Amino acid sequence: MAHEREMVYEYAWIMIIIAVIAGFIASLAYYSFALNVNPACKATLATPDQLEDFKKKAFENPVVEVAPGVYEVYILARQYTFIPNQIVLQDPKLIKFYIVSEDVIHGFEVVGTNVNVMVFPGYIAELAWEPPKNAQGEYLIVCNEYCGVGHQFMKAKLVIEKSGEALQADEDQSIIEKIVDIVALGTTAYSIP
Ligand SMILES: [Cu+2]
Repeated sequence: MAHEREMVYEYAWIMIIIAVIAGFIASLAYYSFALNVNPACKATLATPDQLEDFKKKAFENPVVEVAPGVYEVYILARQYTFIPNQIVLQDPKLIKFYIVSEDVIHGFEVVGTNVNVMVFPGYIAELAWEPPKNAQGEYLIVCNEYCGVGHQFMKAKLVIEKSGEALQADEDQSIIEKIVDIVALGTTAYSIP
């Protein structure tokens, strides 16, 4: 008899655990599909040819100015470096980052902003960023996904240069706009539709 009672408890616990897990999965699905709360990054599965093509771009011509101030940047992540290692942009208004990993999962984070992408091998990760008007100077890029013994050395540099005209435009900003920009540093990253 005592044995049967234990069985009842056991089934009760099994049901509770199933209910809790179902609750977690349902809340994830609700956030993802109903509220559309997803990582600010798009990842597209790429064919081997596309990946080869991408690598070539990263090595030979990683920065493309598609319109004045609008840049496309092609970055290859590999253990334990980024190619290119330094990205210099003149007066950027919109930066579209495209990142590919050659080996394992890497991260791509521009420190001090909310540019933060997870890079899966075999996929092209995409993220667009509108740097605020006060963005200027050197930004550290780090890999924030542990990728092996040399992970801590995996970094690159983003340099935002301002021409005289752009600096003048910044000075014309009202104080309110400047404060909004400072507060908003890095809050405008979004996924490329
Ligand atoms: Cu890493």
